[in-house]
Amino acid sequence: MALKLYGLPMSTCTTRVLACLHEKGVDFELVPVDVFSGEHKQPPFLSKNPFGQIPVLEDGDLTLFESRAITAYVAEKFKETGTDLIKHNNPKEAALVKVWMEVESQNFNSAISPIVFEHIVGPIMGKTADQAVIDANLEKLGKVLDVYESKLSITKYLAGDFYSLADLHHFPYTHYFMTTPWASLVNDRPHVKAWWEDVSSRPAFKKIVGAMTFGEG
Ligand code: GSH
Repeated sequence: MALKLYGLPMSTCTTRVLACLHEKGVDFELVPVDVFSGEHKQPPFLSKNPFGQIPVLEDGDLTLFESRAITAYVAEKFKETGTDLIKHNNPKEAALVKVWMEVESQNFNSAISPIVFEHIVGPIMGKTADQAVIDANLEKLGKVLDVYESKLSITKYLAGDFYSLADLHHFPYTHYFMTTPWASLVNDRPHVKAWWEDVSSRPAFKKIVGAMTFGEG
């Protein structure tokens, strides 16, 4: 039975999982969730994710939420097919992948997501962007990207000289961020820029990027 992914192609967290499924070449069905009418806050969806958020993955009798936990599951379950995203046969490299997955989740995401929300998502929902929030997070993001610049001057990708989930997890928010007036934060750092060009030109992303027009998420 094919995996079922509940979500939307423009949602950052759904896209994170979609990219992983495409990297692994796994069959799946994308089940749209009508977040605009609040379907994700109704009991049928809350029974899949009590926090009322997309995405959710169903694999037979297993139901998962949290996009990064879902990608980790997919990468492990299908470790023999497609791109090895977790370095499953090398404990040291696997540990480094986990380190940089944490960095994305704890340092990068917390800086970049408020910028994308304030500049892109909020205005779509009729909310005026709060420039103070944007400015504070641009400063935070710049400091994180300074660390990335230094790391990426030593290794081609974040966890080492191999592409992994650590890189993949950055894709959705960076994609939207690069459409903002502050893309120079990436472009002015040569190693970060080269890394982003490499990461964003992968076939798995090219398959989903056309549907990433931000309406929600
Ligand atoms: N940490 C969660 C994950 O990575 O899956 C965040 C999930 C999340 O924020 N989902 C957004 C959502 O459902 C879409 S990207 N937003 C609607 C809402 O929170 O009501």
